Amino acid sequence: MAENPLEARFIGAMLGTFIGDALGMPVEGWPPERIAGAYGSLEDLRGASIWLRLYGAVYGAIHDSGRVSGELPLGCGTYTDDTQMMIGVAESLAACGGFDGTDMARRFVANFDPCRGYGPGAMRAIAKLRQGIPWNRAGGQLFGRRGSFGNGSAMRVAPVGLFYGDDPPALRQAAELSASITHTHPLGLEGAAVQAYAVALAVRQLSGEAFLEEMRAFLRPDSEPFSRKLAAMEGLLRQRSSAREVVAVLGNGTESQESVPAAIYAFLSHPESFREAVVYAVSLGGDTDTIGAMAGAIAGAYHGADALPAGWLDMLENGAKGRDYIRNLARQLYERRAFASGPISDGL
Ligand code: R7I
Ligand code: MG
Ligand code: MG
Repeated sequence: MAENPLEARFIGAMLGTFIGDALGMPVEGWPPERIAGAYGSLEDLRGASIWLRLYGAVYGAIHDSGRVSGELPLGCGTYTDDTQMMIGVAESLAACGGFDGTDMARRFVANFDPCRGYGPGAMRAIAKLRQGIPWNRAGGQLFGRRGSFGNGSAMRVAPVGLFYGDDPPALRQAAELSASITHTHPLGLEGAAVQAYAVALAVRQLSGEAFLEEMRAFLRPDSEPFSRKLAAMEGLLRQRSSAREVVAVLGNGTESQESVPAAIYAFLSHPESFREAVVYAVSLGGDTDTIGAMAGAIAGAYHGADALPAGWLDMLENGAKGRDYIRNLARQLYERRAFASGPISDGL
């Protein structure tokens, strides 16, 4: 591929999101035991044939239940809302040379395809944006005006971690602002900041205790339960805990405070291989496409584009905003990043 190493990490993080999302999508909502029962252990899930096994089972289940395939509109190797919204974040940063809330919200609306499986809060936020409600007003109207703490703000945030990786205060500010378009709850903001910083740390080649130490310093002082879960990870890593034990401590749900720690743990427990980190992330069950997408972003940033299995890349959809588009978008983000300067206008 001959990209320079930093550019390769940008591509790795963005295509890594796509791979994890597509790999986790067929088993979203399944508990870890059901995934292990259907597909065997982690050992059995290695290799490109994982795609065919996952999708074969899902389509079989749909056929057996008599449901139309429209309920699962996405075929093998396709992405969901996680990657679709990440594309919007990256397009906006690359086009504007930094965070611009009006532009980013416009791209969320333009890219929106309900067949990609959006969360209910995000659907409502995007509908409000389409009606002309400003980008910094729509998200605050959700969930009784407390705002969403769903993981939708974190699942899409990898480009912020790449773009602002050298400047943690700017990274936090841009992550929180990008989150607030749809997720204004403090946990929704913190989840996005933590996931963006995880990507930045992975670009810097940090893993293990060094990663956790930097992350602890980055957290807001009041960022429970993120701080408690980060502390618990050290014990989980030492004990080589089972999926059930990990999920009992960290969670695997659609809330930011569950799936962001789960994704970070998937990377930290499998730092040696992109493939292992992502397969393990999906094997934790629950919000598998999103845990897979976020672990894929971190592991892809750490290992770079050349570490993504070629057989898996070949399986990814490659239409108008598919695999090649995302690769080029990552390159543009990398090019634009070099020229980024100045404070972010927050507009809040
Ligand atoms: O966060 P969001 O965009 O959803 C992302 C998820 C990912 O798994 C995607 O793959 C896709 O499947 O959807 O959408 P939201 O609806 O804002 O948040 C997701 C869920 O978190 C909500 O539907 C709620 O169940 C829960 N949630 C809350 N529950 C109670 N009170 C989020 N915020 C709240 C809250 O304030
Ligand atoms: Mg999804
Ligand atoms: Mg999901």
